[in-house]
Amino acid sequence: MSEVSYQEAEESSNTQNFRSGYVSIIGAPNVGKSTLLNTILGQKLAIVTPKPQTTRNQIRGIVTTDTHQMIFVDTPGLMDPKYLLQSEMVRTAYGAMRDADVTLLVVDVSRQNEAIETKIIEQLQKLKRIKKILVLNKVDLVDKPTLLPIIEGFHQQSVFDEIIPISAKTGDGIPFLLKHVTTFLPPGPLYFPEDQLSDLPERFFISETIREKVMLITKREVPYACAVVVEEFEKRKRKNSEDILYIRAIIYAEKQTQKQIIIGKGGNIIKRVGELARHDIQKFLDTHVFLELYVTVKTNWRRDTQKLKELGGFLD
Ligand SMILES: Nc1nc2c(ncn2[C@@H]2O[C@H](COP(=O)(O)OP(=O)(O)OP(=O)(O)O)[C@@H](O)[C@H]2O)c(=O)[nH]1
Ligand SMILES: [Mg+2]
Repeated sequence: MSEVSYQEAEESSNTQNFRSGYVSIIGAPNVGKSTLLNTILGQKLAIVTPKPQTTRNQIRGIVTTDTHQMIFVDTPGLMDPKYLLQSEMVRTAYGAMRDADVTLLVVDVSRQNEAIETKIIEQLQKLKRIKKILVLNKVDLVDKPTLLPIIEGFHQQSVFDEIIPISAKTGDGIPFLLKHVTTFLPPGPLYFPEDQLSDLPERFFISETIREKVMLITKREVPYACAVVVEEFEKRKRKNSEDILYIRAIIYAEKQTQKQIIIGKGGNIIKRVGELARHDIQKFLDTHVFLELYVTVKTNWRRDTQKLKELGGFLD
């Protein structure tokens, strides 16, 4: 990524008028938080699937202009946790919400999650110093008569500084949303070099891409029971002296039966996961990729503190 050091970048900013800050993206599962992050950045940083509970960590994406820097923080969907991984997902999401300068509460207007959203709003109300924007997403799925009472209902709660309807998928309303976010940013420094898109390592994006493909292809409990760890990640030379990135990753399942499903008949599922993931990783890193995938069982990893730590930094 960037070679500009933090010091140089900070000096190059006009600290007088410059505005910057953290903008958390929170909400119930599946409302389109990660899609919103990707659309804002114009690049796919966060994985997206039609299944809830896709995102498990904070994913930071940085937008820098001459006048401001916004660090967007995508978070796991908020829910009532049933096991340790889910508790950690909720903890990390609320952590991002509390640490932000501006919070975007994303609601799916085609399918509201009232119980969860009421809880989130209760928490948000306690955070007086944070600017709050209600983002009504998926407006492409509803007509105006459906939208107006939703806006009115939230308006009457007087919690939000702005209520903005958007479609994260089509991009509708995003420039308007960004304009409001910038006006809510406090004066501040350049936290990251101006050409930096994220602070997460390439390794993370690789493992997430593989997990996305497993989540997309498999069904029932399997998508939720899998985790991916990149074990090896190395630039090598091909015989024809072209560069190739060699990646060895392990997909963890909780049970032998899940492992068999992920491998598939004659290896057809794991092969498909590999093809799709390799395609996306090559595009993301702009290099040839050789991807070697293994599937292994780690019993009950979602319910065990030590195992959760080993499988990709769910705990900080
Ligand atoms: N029609 C429509 N679909 C959308 C929109 N935004 C997101 N989606 C879809 O909604 C589904 C969930 O999107 P995500 O971005 O993964 O949602 P999320 O809130 O990050 O979900 P979790 O990470 O599970 O909490 C995907 O199938 C998206 O394509 C939108 O504006 N319109
Ligand atoms: Mg997500």
